[in-house]
Amino acid sequence: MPDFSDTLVDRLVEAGHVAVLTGAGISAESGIPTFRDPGGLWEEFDPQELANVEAFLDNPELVQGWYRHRREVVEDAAPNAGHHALADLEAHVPSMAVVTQNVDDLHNRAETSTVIELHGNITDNYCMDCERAVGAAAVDAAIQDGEPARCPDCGGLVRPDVVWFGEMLPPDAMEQADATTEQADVFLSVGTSAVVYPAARLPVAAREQGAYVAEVNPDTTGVTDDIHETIRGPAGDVLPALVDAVAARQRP
Ligand code: BV8
Repeated sequence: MPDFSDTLVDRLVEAGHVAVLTGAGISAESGIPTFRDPGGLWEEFDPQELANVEAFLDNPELVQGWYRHRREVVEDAAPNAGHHALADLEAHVPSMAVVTQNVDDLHNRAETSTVIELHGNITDNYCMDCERAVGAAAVDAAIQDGEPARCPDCGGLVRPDVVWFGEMLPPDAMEQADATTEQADVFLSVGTSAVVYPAARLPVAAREQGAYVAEVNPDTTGVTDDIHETIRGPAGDVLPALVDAVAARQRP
């Protein structure tokens, strides 16, 4: 039985609004490699080498190929008990929002109603020049022919709809993330090492405005020393148990 405090359950039962920040760790149990863990994405590839616009312009086929590979892994994956538990938690609190750094679409596929995608979504692609959306099939077909995928309208290079290092986050997503953090009575930080900014500043911003902040992670993170509670364990075990505890407390 994961060891979370009665205080956390109490605060969730009393909460008017709950905000949840997620990272690659919540999708690990869906078979999607995280970034920093052993065997993670960054072990094979240096992020500076692939997840930035300079690398893309230097070698579009390499970067387009890498994202197609990751998109296929995502398409073959399914939301796990952690994703589903967050979708279930929505039914037990007046309002809630999930702020995710993940580009894997799994919170949407778990039918979580309010998902704020800070770093984009790997299932979408667009033309860097005219910004029209381009279907994944067209990208795959081009890569198949060993050509970089180009826009059928203007011939511009097609890129995944994700935020690369050195790029600004979508302003509306950042505004929504700040607003939901500002309103939160409880803030959960799940499966993130909390080292990539500006996402990593949200747990501390939540604590500073008075929220009770807890993290779910088998390991220490960049915010472990700055928050109220750390629950050591995999999200797929901890979150269902936490939602069950809230539901039990709410039952007459
Ligand atoms: C920007 C999309 C304006 C693409 C990603 C302030 C200080 C220092 C640096 C900066 C700063 N401000 C800006 C920067 C630069 C940079 C940054 O933060 N660098 C870091 C490395 C220091 N930030 C940016 O460039 C951002 N843009 O700020 O623009 C600007 C520009 C230039 C200069 C100033 C300002 C853009 C950042 C977004 C980049 N795009 N992804 C893609 O996916 O390909 S980031 C990507 O990496 C993810 O989205 C995520 O954000 C991050 C990975 O972190 P996690 O998701 O937490 O994953 P990780 O593997 O690290 O950890 C997994 C955790 O899960 C672990 O703790 C593990 O223990 C745990 N775990 C494992 N299994 C489980 C589990 N937990 C629970 N259950 C389990 N089963």
